[in-house]
Amino acid sequence: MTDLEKKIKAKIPGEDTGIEVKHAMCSICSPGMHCGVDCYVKDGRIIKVEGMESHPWSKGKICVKGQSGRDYVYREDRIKTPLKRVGARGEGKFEPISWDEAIAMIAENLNKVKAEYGPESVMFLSGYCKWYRPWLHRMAHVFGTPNFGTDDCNCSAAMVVANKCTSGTGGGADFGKCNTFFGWNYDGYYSNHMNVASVKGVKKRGGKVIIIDIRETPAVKNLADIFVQINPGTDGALALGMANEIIKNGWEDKEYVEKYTHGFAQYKALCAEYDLDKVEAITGVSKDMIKELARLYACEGPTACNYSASALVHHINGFNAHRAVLCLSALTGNFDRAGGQVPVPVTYLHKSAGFSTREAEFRSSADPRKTNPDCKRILGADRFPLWEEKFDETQTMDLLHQLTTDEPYPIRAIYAHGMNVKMYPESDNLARAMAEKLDFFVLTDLFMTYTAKWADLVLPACSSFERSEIKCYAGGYAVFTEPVIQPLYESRSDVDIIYDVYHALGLKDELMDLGYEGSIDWMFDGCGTCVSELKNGHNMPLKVPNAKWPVAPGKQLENGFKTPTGKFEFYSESIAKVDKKYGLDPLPVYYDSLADEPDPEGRYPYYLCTGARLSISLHSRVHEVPYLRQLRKHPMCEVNMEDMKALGLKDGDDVVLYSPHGEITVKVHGTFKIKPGVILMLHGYTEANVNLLEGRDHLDPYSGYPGHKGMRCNIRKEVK
Ligand SMILES: Nc1nc2c(c(=O)[nH]1)N[C@H]1C(S)=C(S)[C@@H](COP(=O)(O)OP(=O)(O)OC[C@H]3O[C@@H](n4cnc5c(=O)[nH]c(N)nc54)[C@H](O)[C@@H]3O)O[C@H]1N2
Ligand SMILES: Nc1nc2c(c(=O)[nH]1)N[C@H]1C(S)=C(S)[C@@H](COP(=O)(O)OP(=O)(O)OC[C@H]3O[C@@H](n4cnc5c(=O)[nH]c(N)nc54)[C@H](O)[C@@H]3O)O[C@H]1N2
Ligand SMILES: [Mo]
Repeated sequence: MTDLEKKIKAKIPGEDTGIEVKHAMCSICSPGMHCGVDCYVKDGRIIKVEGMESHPWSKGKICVKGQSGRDYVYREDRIKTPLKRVGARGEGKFEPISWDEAIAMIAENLNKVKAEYGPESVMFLSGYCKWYRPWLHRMAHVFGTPNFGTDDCNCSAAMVVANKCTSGTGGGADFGKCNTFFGWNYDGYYSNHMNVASVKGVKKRGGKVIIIDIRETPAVKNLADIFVQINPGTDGALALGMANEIIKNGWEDKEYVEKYTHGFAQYKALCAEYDLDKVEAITGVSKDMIKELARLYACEGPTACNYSASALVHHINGFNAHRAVLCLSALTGNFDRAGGQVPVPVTYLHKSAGFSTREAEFRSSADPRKTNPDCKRILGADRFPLWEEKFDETQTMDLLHQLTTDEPYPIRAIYAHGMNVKMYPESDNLARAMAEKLDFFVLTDLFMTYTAKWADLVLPACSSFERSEIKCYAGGYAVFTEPVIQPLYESRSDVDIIYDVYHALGLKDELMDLGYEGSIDWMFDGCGTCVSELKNGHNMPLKVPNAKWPVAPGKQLENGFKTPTGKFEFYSESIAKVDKKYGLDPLPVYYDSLADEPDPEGRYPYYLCTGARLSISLHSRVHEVPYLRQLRKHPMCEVNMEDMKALGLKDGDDVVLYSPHGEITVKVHGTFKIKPGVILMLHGYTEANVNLLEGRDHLDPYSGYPGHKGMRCNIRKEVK
């Protein structure tokens, strides 16, 4: 009897239940998780989902979103067939068509735009899903357009670019060996439940955990020895102030600084501007605490630090805030050292697993910017040159600008998978501009979303339970999944759709022509395994023979950093090279996160932080899952109790949140978890989309990232 058979026998005694338990992968949430799950399947339907105990990485754990797996798959708004628009754009009137008709319609329309305006006028876009991206990316390039964009335009990539400009690569916290852990904007319980155990491990060894957050979270409650409740958007100033204290006290690692860093004198002069009084006034962190934080970081090491893919960089000063925090690691000799920050090369789709693949080559070797001298620059290049130089995608936050101005060239068609306009500031204006300016917009999604209603053609994708994908895990693992149920209705795997479109467009490319599994084998060549072998795992990740894990630190110190000077750059030579007209500073300077939208009359006195993660949501994609919705029925903002009192509000009241850009009506909840003057609101709701309050130009000039977590707003009681 197999383990799974035993499991089901133990749980459901008796003969012939007709239920099969199958291993599967939950990919509802962040690709950093993707837990192993066991699906109970009866008559071809999933009837229950639970954590897979034998999964080498998630080890039986599952979050509340994962538990909703069955509800997610069988949501009533699943798209059932390809749908062609029959009403006006945005009206949501469609009629079913066949797959053949749909694919032919895509090829005809994309090729028409290409012929009339050039290939750059067609954009290929993806939302948060990552698994099909290498193929979508390569298809865009083979089609001839450099304009491939994803949610990376506002998720984690700002950090990648900032790292490239500073340390060359990122570096993960070495939980196993650190003595002090700075949980800077760290909230594992809500956003990264798989790494909570690592932080607990630090505590168990007697290490110290410091959490720097704007709200009290479960991480603060369960893990923090010290909780620093900082004023939102002021982390850059705190990091510079700590660096100043470290330098003043001579606590910096002088040998490391001398040998491995560049621009220390300029950095030191910048830090000197951030004395204790000034930093206390900006950050709300007391002078004594700033001194203590500096001491802990420098003198109680090795010290590792958390870098968030979103919290800091979702401020218009966030690129530099991240750099300022990162600089502490080099200043104290913790970068690329055991117990500090360990650079671990990415294996595949943002995940590090201790071996290398040819993913980057697969994605980019057909880039028309390399192959075609007449190729135009990517979307957003004019406004965000650093992004253009350091990241191989468009800065898609520029889309609304480009559509409304047609500058520097028009965008006339969008081919998208999982695109969600609610992810963008001024979402409705973006949807309207797309309706007005595009000749053709096709969207593939699982669900009939708000965005899908604006499309000319909507295609049904299937979920991770209904298809196959390749995935790597830390520890040197990979899995090639197999479906546990048939695709529902006429839905299909995104990759199959991409391949059909590729063929219908009449494209020819050696690597694409290897097919889905063939191209994975090409990318994973040399790692010691291949798709056909991974299939033997039947949805259980297998050890990759040539993987080396854990990855030892010290390589950059030995071989040089991947920066222009080969050193850790406090003063970034890459930024220094950017045309002065952009006003970018090579040092990690601090400026106010609301500076771009002055409010001299104080009409918007609240600081709005949107999208700080909660366990019950994943951007827009699970708000309509009944199991999760019942846990928070209404879109709801959180307001400090003092402000509640001053505004005459009580829990459950309807309030209007408003900014110069828009307003939404939501329920209100009073809390002590945030400071007075701060309001928290989740993003992604259709009936109350908080991104309507965000202006299209509220962007970090270095990365182009929107200030999702730092904007002005006001609140009033809704009068019915
Ligand atoms: N205000 C505010 N806005 C934010 C953020 C914030 O903190 N505050 N966070 C930003 C960040 S960090 C991110 S990453 C983005 C993410 O933003 P989005 O990309 O909008 O993320 P989702 O809503 O999860 O997913 C987009 C769509 O993908 C669909 N989808 C799911 N699985 C599949 C699949 O397998 N195939 C296809 N074709 N479609 C699928 C979903 O149904 C959904 O409609 O949001 C950003 N926007
Ligand atoms: N449940 C759930 N998990 C997710 C996601 C999700 O939507 N839902 N999204 C995934 C994605 S795409 C991403 S990018 C990651 C993001 O992962 P995280 O960065 O961990 O998540 P956040 O909650 O955005 O931010 C972390 C903490 O930073 C705090 N914070 C906000 N503003 C500031 C500030 O100005 N300074 C400081 N010091 N702290 C601040 C927030 O209160 C929060 O507790 O999460 C991933 N995991
Ligand atoms: Mo993200």
